[in-house]
Amino acid sequence: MPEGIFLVGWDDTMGSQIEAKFPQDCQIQYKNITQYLVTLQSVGKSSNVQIKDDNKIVLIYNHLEKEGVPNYEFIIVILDNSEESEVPKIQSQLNLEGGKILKISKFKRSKVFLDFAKNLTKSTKKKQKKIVFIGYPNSGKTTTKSFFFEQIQSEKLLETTFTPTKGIESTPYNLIDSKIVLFDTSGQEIERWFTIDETPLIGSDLSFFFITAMDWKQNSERVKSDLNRIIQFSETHDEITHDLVLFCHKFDEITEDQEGFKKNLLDFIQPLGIPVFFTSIKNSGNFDIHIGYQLMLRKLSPFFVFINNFLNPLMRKYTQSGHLLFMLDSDFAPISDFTHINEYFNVVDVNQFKKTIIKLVKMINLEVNNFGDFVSFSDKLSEKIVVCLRMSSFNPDFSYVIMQAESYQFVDELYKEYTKVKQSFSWITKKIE
Ligand SMILES: Nc1nc2c(ncn2[C@@H]2O[C@H](COP(=O)(O)OP(=O)(O)O)[C@@H](O)[C@H]2O)c(=O)[nH]1
Ligand SMILES: [Mg+2]
Repeated sequence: MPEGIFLVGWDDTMGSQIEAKFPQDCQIQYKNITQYLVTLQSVGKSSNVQIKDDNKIVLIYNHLEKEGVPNYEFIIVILDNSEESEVPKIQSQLNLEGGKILKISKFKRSKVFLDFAKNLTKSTKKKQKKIVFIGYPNSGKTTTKSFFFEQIQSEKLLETTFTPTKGIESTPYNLIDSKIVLFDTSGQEIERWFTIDETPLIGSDLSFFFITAMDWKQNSERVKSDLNRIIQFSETHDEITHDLVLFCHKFDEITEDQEGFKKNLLDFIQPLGIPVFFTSIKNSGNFDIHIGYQLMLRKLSPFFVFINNFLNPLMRKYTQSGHLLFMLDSDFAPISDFTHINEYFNVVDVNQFKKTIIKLVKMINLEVNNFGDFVSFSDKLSEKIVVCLRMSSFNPDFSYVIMQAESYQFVDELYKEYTKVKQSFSWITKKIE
């Protein structure tokens, strides 16, 4: 647990100023801040410095807007020497979120910083995020929960009948680098969730409202009125500040004029500003359910956002038939799947492909060699290029992101981008007398 976390701002007349700190009673001397500022300036390009003295470790995170432009604002984390093993994780958190904090305007960032500092302080027991599934009976809430978080195959799920959920069932899950608790609710008891004493929506970070496509087709007036109710309910209660998403589920049951159906619902929902997904878990899930899953990752996992920001521009530039992409944790277990199933793959092939690649990556990793950070080779089975990007320098909980590439030009650009990002993540160690 860090002894102190400080947000240091800059004022043109006053110089360095502590804008916020956590815990409240932690102390730092002004002369140390000046010394850190000088150190940052002296290392120049690389923004982040780790200082070691006899009994303390000091991490200074500085966000460079542009190369060469000096930046006098930074975050300081002070640790006891005995906490050295915590350093890589804290550096990773600073890299993932520090830049965002420093970029916010001076008057607004203290709060964001304090949230960050609190989370970092209990980073071993990271704050759990809350997700709520509410909606009509039989609309696929419990099925989607298993589909998203328990990796149960969709065909199996469709064969099983879950007993209707009673009340609220909460289950904890790991979502990449976030811990979440999913609140699955009973559709029969939906009226209860609209009362302030019983609603699970208080403290929810992200809520999904489930209807079936047939609900909309057969009784759109009820859906409209219930969606308006939920919006009003949230607006009239300050305790509820969630993001809301609509899942129009079992979309496979709409067999005629799917585009007309979508347009009809979108015309109603778009003015409300609620994202809607036309989801189905049939045949390993349709495109919308995968995109809906990724929206959840974007909202809840800083590491996913980082990967996304890094890979997406390149993917967009090169994507033709969709990429296969998955992530491995530090034990080489697949933890997250960005597979956009395309015509070249069926699920069996994908699984076989993953197994082979994981075996290979393990082998490469065992021989400790220098190209372990970035490997690419061509895969005979899929006739594609496979790229393995080492992720442990960004976050020690992960080993690789594996992806397919269509061309060597893509690989080349990816390599350049990857090297750039890695440099911005690197920390310099300094000793100060
Ligand atoms: N056709 C179709 N049926 C589904 C889909 N997802 C779930 N179901 C079925 O819908 C039924 C109700 O699902 P359940 O998850 O228990 O609904 P809940 O009451 O909202 O929790 C089950 O029999 C599921 O097999 C889907 O995408 N398409
Ligand atoms: Mg249920």
